[in-house]
Amino acid sequence: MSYETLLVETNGRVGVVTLHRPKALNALNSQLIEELNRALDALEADPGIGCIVLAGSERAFAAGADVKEMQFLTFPATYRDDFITSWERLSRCRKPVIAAVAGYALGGGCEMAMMCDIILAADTARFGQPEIQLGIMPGAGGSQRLTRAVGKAKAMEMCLTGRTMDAAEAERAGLVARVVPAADLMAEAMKTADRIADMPLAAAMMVKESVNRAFETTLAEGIRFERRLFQALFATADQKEGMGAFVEKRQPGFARE
Ligand code: CO8
Repeated sequence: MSYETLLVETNGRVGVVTLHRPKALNALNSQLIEELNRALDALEADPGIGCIVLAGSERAFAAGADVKEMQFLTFPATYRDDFITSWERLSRCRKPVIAAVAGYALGGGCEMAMMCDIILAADTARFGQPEIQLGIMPGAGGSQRLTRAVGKAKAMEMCLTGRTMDAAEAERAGLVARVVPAADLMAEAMKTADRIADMPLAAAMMVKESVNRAFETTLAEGIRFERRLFQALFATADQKEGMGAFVEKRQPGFARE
């Protein structure tokens, strides 16, 4: 499969997708989104892939939706074509996705990082929703996911003023899982991804589904949902192997079915 705006490779059980529009700081245009969606389809369909890493460049994860492409859009066209909806494919990925963020993650770039399950940030990372400065507002979930991640006070301030957060503030606020030196970002992301990819696949996918459910339902419903998935895992060979290996004091050999 060929891509012009992405680099896609597999490394063991990890799929690595690197946004690659260096001259535009990885601004997200329709071609990139179409290619990203295609890459995600392929990685999800591959039973040998257990985790996906989404990365940008040292300078920018992504500096937002491509303003040059959006400049002349009209309301009837955005409404008719349901502009932006196709960007949500990433949030529907059922396998765990790690965003490795260095440099700018602005607008749609920040939203894309927040569609991932874990954000690992380089100490150079900057997060922001500056759309208001362009006369628009976040359109790919930013006002919702940022608010859930960092709370109303910071989300409201960032979306209303367009100010950015550095990596340290993003970690304190709960937006990112961990901050690492920029030079170590990809190695750390791969280490985390390898660890997840080595887990029983069904369990990893169910963990993702269950944690995400916490944002969409009541506590009682969420706990009921978790319990059903928990019970279902007793139907897997990996549960027998994982518990058997523990009791027999040996390393498990998971089938990762
Ligand atoms: N769109 C198009 N081109 C861009 C973008 C962008 N978002 N960001 C940077 N570029 C281009 C610049 O135009 C420039 O190109 P050229 O060399 O041809 O002039 C090149 O990238 C390098 O950029 P700069 O010269 O500006 O680099 P600086 O280091 O001076 O500044 C900044 C870096 C601060 C990141 C600056 O480029 C900037 O402010 N960019 C725009 C950030 C922004 O406003 N982002 C939000 C865009 S709106 C949005 O994302 C809407 C989301 C709606 C949902 C989207 C669904 C995912």
